[in-house]
Amino acid sequence: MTTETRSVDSASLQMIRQAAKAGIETAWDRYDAMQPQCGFGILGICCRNCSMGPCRIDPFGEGPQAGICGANADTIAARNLIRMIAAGAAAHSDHGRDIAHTLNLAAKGKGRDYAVKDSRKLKEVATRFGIKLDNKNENQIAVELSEAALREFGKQDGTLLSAATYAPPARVKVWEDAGIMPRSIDREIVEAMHRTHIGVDTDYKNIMKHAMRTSLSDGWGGSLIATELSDILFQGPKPIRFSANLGVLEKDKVNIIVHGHEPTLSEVLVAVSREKEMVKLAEDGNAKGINLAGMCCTGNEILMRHGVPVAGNFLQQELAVVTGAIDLMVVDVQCIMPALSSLCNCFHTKLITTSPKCKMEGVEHVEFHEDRAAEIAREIIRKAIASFQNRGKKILIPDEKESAIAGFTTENIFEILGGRYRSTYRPLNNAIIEGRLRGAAGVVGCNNPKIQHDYGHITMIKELIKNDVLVVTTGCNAIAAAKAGLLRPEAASICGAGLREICEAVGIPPVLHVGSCVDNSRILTILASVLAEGGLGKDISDLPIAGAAPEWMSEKAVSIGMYFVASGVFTVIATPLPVLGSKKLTKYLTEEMENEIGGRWAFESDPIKAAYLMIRHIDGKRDALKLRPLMYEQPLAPKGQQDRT
Ligand code: BF8
Ligand code: SF4
Repeated sequence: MTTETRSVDSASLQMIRQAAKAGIETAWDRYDAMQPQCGFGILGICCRNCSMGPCRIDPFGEGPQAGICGANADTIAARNLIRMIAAGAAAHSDHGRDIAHTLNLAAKGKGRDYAVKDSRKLKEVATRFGIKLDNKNENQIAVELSEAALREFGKQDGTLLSAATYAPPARVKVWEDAGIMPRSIDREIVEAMHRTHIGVDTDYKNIMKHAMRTSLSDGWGGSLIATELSDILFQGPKPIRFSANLGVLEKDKVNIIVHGHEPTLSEVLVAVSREKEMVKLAEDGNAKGINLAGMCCTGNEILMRHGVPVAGNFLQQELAVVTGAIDLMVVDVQCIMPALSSLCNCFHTKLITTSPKCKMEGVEHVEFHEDRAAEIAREIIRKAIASFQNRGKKILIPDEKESAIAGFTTENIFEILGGRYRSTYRPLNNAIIEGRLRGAAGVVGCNNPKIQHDYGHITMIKELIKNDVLVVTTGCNAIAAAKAGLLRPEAASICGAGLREICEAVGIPPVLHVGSCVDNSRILTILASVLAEGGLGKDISDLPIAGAAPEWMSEKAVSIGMYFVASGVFTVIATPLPVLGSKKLTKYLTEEMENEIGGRWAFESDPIKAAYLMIRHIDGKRDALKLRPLMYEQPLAPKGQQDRT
């Protein structure tokens, strides 16, 4: 890949060039240096689960076809995949656990910088968790709810409450019949590790059954708890404007980047950075103020609730530092490149880790404690102001920043579509039934240097909205869409006529930003609400919808993909799962699963072809539901691009 083809985002390209000129290495350079990547790893057929190995299967059928213990390609690939899912589910769910813990402290008066902010949602969620409201006050309810949520992680009997009460009944039945109803969150993750120890589960289909159960404990469990309880603690988002891209950095202000995933510290940082004394301190240090900007999903969390600008997505974390304008970058957990520590040493940028789970050698650690949140946030901001004094003269901030709207949720989509007094999904369902809308797609996930940065995201979304498919987005896809102007109501102008009419009538963008990656649980609950409204079948697998991750890279993305598939959603990803070394497992995931569970995976690297796989699937579901023909003539798929790959 040449420097110029690394991204479609001109701000990123400018910084990529700048890095190259200064001899600074980025993920793209390390990717090039890594070529050729290990074929066994790509195919998923290497194993180092015990010390008789490492073992690898010869994909050409000439060399070994079994590891030393006798495990074949199917077993090895399935075990590797479920371990990815276990790690992804663990990351999301541990985040959910921390939020439940914070809510518990707040309700008990031990986390003085936190309090219940959304009492309506508190009551709704508590009711779902089977808590009687009676005459209890908010804090009593919040204590009971947080304790009930925490029990979901480690309980030894029964099945996940949240899966049973949030998912459509028909879907719960599918899980029960298949024996994959998740029991408790930690248990499924532990069992995934147990089953993949040498000499336990070797049946790839049986391993995949548990892989589904583990991922469901993430989507309908840990992630859902993270989303629901964050809304209670920090307020359910409302539609809000923000700006996106490196141009949000300000030359004369103290620039602080909050990067990672958890909202707990960043929420308090947002508030503290606006305190008069802090702003005055910055001004005394010759800055024109404090400019807090997000990166990755911590960025998504605070833009959803406060409209804080976001500087970029996953592959822009190094590029932000290359501007020379970041005075301090504070990180919590997940998707934080280890490369940042040496990169920040080349600049004045101060890097600070805050989670005991995520330290970096040689990097200053300011440990976060919920009971001293504001105090710690002030300490971090003081460090940023001090770091501003060391800023060099060479600063290059790209001009690009795009305005966008975020803050859509399962609850407020009701209000936006149905009016304040009769909140309902009826208009959305009717739009699909009448053929004004073809269907909906969840397009989510990361960046990956294997794919031109943001190209997959933007190309796929444009093709979908052109074909009257409403898009909901989270994570790094949402940031890519924001930078490309797709999160503005004006983006209706590039939609099909039906979707355009809806966007114009309601004043929404055709791409709805519903949050960070744990907030993919919002997409699940939106689907459940659509079904409950009626007229579009009984199960998620009946709906004219599809999912995609056009630039995925993380293990969390695999868990997300698997819980969507296990919830009945056809899900297309660009880079194939590392399973191609097992023909049987590949066939199971991309074909046979659909008969058993109602959803399946597809691998397609061309985002246009992938979009048409989704559109064709949506059309198939429309036919099965006997919905009316589409109201407007649609742009046709380019010839030869509809073939299944
Ligand atoms: O949780 S989309 S690169 S930042 S893993 Fe990471 Fe992927 Fe971005 Fe958010 Ni999600
Ligand atoms: Fe090899 Fe089996 Fe050990 Fe894996 S578990 S390293 S395949 S002997």
